[in-house]
Amino acid sequence: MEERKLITVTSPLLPDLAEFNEYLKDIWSRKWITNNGHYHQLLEKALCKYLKVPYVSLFTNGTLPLITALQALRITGEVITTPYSFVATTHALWWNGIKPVFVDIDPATGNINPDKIEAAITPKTTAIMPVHVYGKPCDTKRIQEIANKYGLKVIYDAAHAFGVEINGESILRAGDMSTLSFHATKVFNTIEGGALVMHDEEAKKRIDYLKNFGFADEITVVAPGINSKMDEVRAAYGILNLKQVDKAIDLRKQVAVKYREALRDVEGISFFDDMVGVRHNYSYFPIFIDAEKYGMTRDELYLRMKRENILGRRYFYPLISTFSTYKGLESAKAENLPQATKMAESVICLPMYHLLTNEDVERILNMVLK
Ligand code: T4K
Repeated sequence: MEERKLITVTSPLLPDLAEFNEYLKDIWSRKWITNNGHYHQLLEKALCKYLKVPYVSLFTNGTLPLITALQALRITGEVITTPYSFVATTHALWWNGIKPVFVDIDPATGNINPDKIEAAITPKTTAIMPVHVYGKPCDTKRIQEIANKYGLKVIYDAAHAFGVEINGESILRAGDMSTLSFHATKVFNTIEGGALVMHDEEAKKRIDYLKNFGFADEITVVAPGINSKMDEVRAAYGILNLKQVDKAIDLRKQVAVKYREALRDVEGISFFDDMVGVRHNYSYFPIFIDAEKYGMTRDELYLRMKRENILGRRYFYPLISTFSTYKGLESAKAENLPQATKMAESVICLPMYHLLTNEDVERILNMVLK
């Protein structure tokens, strides 16, 4: 039997190779290939404009900005966070010697449930680290009210939320800082890459020091920094991708519309709709399976798709709180996290990217519609 074309959960947005080559030639002639070079500066400026934020600091991936933000804000003790995310969120706490305290999610969004945060605060709590999972905005207003009441910092893991806006304002303006991932699998990518978004010049300066070993000038080290700088090649690649990201988001939206139309009335399947006033980026298309009503478990559907060369992904299963590093924590107990547990056990992300054809979408839907 002829093997059918492989459809993966995503496929990277790639710049035009000829245009990229021109940039490479320029980088070669400049002979400046990293350490806050020409393209690094251009991409930071372009991102500030695109994302409607005052300050952006580029990083070499999306994990180091999390680790660095915690350092910059001098977060210690305990941090309240969500178990329903990619492991990098919680690992960033671990790398700073901080104890994660998991709080359950709101099933309506997949994000940390603000109603559950206050009960998890102890004298050791210093911050809240929520995630805009799948790019769906957290309840930033409620979270900020709680943070203000208890004197806590808020760092958003906005790895999925590139370009997401509420009523024309960037979601990245919420909290003390937000982090982005520009990994190959993200809506906007620089192959590997990431950024920290902050609101004032002082914070930007401090972050720029921290990502460059703590150097303030040639002979002054102001803090125990790390090396997490983005190089010129990836910054140039990013500049080209930024020019086509809106088009890619538009194409993703068209796929989401088709999925929703086809799946709306299927018993046992649910999904998120767009939120009023929100500019979504369609970074993922998770569906949730109620096995009894659907007549098949999530894993059965996952395998059925896989047999047909369609690779959905169970993001985010297993829950972070079940991994060996974290499962001994009191807050990691499944009975404290019923909604997150349920979501992790029922989710499957359908393929979502700008290159999916009508035929691809039809093939995927045929699998789900049985
Ligand atoms: N916070 C959150 C909430 C995150 O989701 C992430 C990363 C981070 C922080 C940390 O950011 P980074 O340090 O990674 O910048 C992927 C990504 O590696 C990871 O960036 C992402 N989240 C996570 C949700 O997904 P995997 O292990 O699922 O990726 P992988 O290699 O299985 O790729 C998935 C599919 O994408 C492949 O089946 C095919 C396609 N693909 C992938 C790559 C790498 C391509 O077509 N081309 C490619 O080059 O983790």
